[in-house]
Amino acid sequence: MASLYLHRFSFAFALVTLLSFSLPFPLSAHSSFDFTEATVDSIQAAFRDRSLTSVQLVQHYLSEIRSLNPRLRAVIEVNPDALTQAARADLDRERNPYNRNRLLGIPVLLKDNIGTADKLNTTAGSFALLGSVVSRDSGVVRRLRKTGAVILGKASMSEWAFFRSETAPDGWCARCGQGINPYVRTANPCGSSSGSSIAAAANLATVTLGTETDGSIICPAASNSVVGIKPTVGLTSRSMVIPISPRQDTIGPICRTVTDAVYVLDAIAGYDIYDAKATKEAAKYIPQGGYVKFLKLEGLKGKRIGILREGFFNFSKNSRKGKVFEQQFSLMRKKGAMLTDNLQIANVSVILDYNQSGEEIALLAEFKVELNKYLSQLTSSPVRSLADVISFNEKHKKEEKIKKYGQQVFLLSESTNGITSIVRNAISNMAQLSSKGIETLMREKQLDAIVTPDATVSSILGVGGYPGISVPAGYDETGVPFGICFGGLKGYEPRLIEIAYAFEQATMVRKPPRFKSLLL
Ligand SMILES: *[C@@H]1O[C@H](CO)[C@@H](O)[C@H](O)[C@H]1NC(C)=O
Ligand SMILES: *[C@@H]1O[C@H](CO)[C@@H](O)[C@H](O)[C@H]1NC(C)=O
Ligand SMILES: *[C@@H]1O[C@H](CO)[C@@H](O)[C@H](O)[C@H]1NC(C)=O
Ligand SMILES: CC(=O)N[C@H]1CO[C@H](CO)[C@@H](O)[C@@H]1O
Repeated sequence: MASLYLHRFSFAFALVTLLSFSLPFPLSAHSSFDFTEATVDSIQAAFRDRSLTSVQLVQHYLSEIRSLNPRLRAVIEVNPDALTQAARADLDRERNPYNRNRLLGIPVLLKDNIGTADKLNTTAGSFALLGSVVSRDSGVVRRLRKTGAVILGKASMSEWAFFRSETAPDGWCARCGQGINPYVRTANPCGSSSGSSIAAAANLATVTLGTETDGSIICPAASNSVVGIKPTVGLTSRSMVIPISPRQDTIGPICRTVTDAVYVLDAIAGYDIYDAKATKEAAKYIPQGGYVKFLKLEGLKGKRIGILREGFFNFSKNSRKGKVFEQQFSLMRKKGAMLTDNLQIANVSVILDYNQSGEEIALLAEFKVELNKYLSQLTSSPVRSLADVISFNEKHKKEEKIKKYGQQVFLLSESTNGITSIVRNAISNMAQLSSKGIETLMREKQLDAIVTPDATVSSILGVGGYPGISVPAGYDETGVPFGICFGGLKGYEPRLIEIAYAFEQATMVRKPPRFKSLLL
């Protein structure tokens, strides 16, 4: 009887939600729900008490994107099926009120290099890939769809994840133009997950996904005052994601809160047959029951945290930014953390030098191999190789939308010849540097995390495949956001989440942008 009742009820409900599509004004205008800074938990509570539907939520974001995106350029495409997916999620919830899937009906925006087998294009911001068709969803999107999340659209990004041109600015792509920092229009939004970070900051989606090879999640997260988790390489599948390097690429959440980022991480982490080796290897790090249990207010208690001072905190302790960090360090100590200052990683200047470490040689060679592999997997595509992409850019360089930022990085990559012994040496050099560097320091000092400002640590985490979490830490004199990054060894996500969450809850730094400078 009960199920029949529910069934009939949900049928009536379906009619209502479908009708709302054709209403001239979004229903969201009638919801008393406060959308600004809405979290997954606040949205799920509103779903439960029927003050909000997923359809209303999607309508709200679509309307915000319509009005703000011409200035922010955070979104490349919205999903024509987003409202249908939202209606389906609303229906699912009516049919099964005990569905406790946290992401059911939650709109997710994806960086434009994350493949979706739907009406959305997957282009890394480039016209060269417009019209290409992926043969299946990326591993992370497959997992998101299973939770009932709504794919809201694709976020803008630094074109080709910043691997085409050395001179193109952060956050620029041919398809999207220049992404804008929502706090200070003239400030760098950073990249390459620029659109995901801008959109999360400006409340254009509930949660977003970015990708990182070297800094591409933690840098834009810091610059746009949002939380970014760069997972251990392999924790999340890279299948059907436009690649740079399987050694370094990782997919992670960019959200307004640590809690939301952890909910998304729980949804996307895990084994994928299409990225079998890396995801199988990293699956051992995933705790029973997921990461939510590490959202602990007392998460800083007893944590041993090393401050990498020299070369990282390269601003005066008396500057505004310096003072903010010193205050936060004493707060962390008050919350029970044991901070050790002035720690140094062996050969740090070599590791941070893209050329000297071997990272440049390795990435240039790996990119060509991996991109050609990705392009060959596509069901159809206007380009089938890096050489094709280079010719495409050459042919269209006079067109207005493909600015003349050049393609020096592509040309360097195209001139490589696979994973030669020189490349293998570079890779083993990086492994040595990581082992003698961060691994040795953290094990000798028994550290749970190292702490650095913004994305200054990105190459250390990048070349070693290590995780990091960036949390909003403050705003400088001109209102530009900055972040704090907690980094660790492979599989350290549980303690990094404990630290990041306790830090966030003790400081509560993040403020939504007020768009003042954009309106000038
Ligand atoms: C994908 O690109 C094609 C052009 O090739 C365009 O017609 C279509 O609208 C795009 N899809 C979306 C969802 O914007
Ligand atoms: C110094 O700090 C600035 C701002 O945080 C950063 O852009 C720069 O890369 C840092 N330099 C080094 C060597 O880390
Ligand atoms: C990078 O290093 C390689 C070899 O180690 C060298 O041949 C190349 O010129 C360097 N590139 C730059 C831009 O310094
Ligand atoms: C790879 C590398 O550059 N290793 C150097 C690290 O630093 C020591 C001395 O500090 C050198 O001997 C290594 O060659």
